[in-house]
Amino acid sequence: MKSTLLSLLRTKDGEFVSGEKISEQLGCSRTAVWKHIDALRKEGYHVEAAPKKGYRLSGEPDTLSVHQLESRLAETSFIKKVLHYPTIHSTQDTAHQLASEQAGEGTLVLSDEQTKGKGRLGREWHSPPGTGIWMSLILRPDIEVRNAPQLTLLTAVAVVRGIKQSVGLEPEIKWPNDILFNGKKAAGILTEMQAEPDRVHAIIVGLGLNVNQDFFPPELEHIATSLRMEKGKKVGRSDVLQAILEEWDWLYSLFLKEGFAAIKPLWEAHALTMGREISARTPKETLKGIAVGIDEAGVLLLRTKDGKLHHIYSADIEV
Ligand code: BTX
Repeated sequence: MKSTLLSLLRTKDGEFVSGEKISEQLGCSRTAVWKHIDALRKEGYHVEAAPKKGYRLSGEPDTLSVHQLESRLAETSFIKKVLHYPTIHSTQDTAHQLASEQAGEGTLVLSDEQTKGKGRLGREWHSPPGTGIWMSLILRPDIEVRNAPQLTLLTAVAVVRGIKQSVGLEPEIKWPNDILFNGKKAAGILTEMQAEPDRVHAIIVGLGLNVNQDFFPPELEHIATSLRMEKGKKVGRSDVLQAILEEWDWLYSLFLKEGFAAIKPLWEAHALTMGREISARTPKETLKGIAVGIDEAGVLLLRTKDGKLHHIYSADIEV
């Protein structure tokens, strides 16, 4: 009910909607409409009421709630279910649990704060309350196990394009999973899988995006940034999330139809690493050379001084 009411007020773009119209659309009494409006106000929404005119939405809080998000998603969105937790250990762990309990494709787990947010290889992801987008998405694509990392690259494209749409800033992608502004990390992506050797059961794509932090703990101060720090003012988290999910939507359906080949040029348009001298730390060795590009499967190609071309499947990159 709240989601429908919010989307109704929002589609009117700051204009008044009559109480009668709202009660008609929601199929409830005028008194019930008033109660819902009152509940929205208590959550921090600014809803003006004027006699004979009705109600008008003039401001929204920077919250990420289920109805806030659902009211912004198109009916055709691939997001089928949103779960929001004020605080959680890790959206990734919860999404894994839900996926093993048969949660469907398009289940989105969101949290305002993570107390055990995780990065790759057991690293920590700093996820303070009320400032970022901490989310994990359950997918069940019919793809080969070896192609799962392509979803990290696809997500990076959605994040960059969504940030550009909503905030007007244009970050860069560092292969495979970092979103950077001038070398400082604003977001990280963690793609994990539940699979048998030849069959993907579920892919869990985790995204941590720093939105409104205005400081970081000392250990991250020199390597992390947020959209607020880059923009010089606060940014609406739901606007950014909505834009990222809208980008994700069409990129994912393109990927399912045409494979990674359709995503590759979009990824390359935002890639920081290409043509540069990099060092790639893999679990086996550290290789230095020129990042030539990515191949048709999204694997990083690195040419070392001796002219040899290496295929890098997973690594930490330094530019
Ligand atoms: P990563 O392993 O590439 O990066 C982790 C490293 O990034 C850390 O070791 C630290 O140096 C740095 N770091 C930690 N927190 C932050 C931060 N807030 N901003 C910038 N740098 C930071 C990247 O892993 C993948 C991160 C995915 C996080 C999401 S959040 C939602 C979902 N749930 C969950 O537990 N993880 C994912």
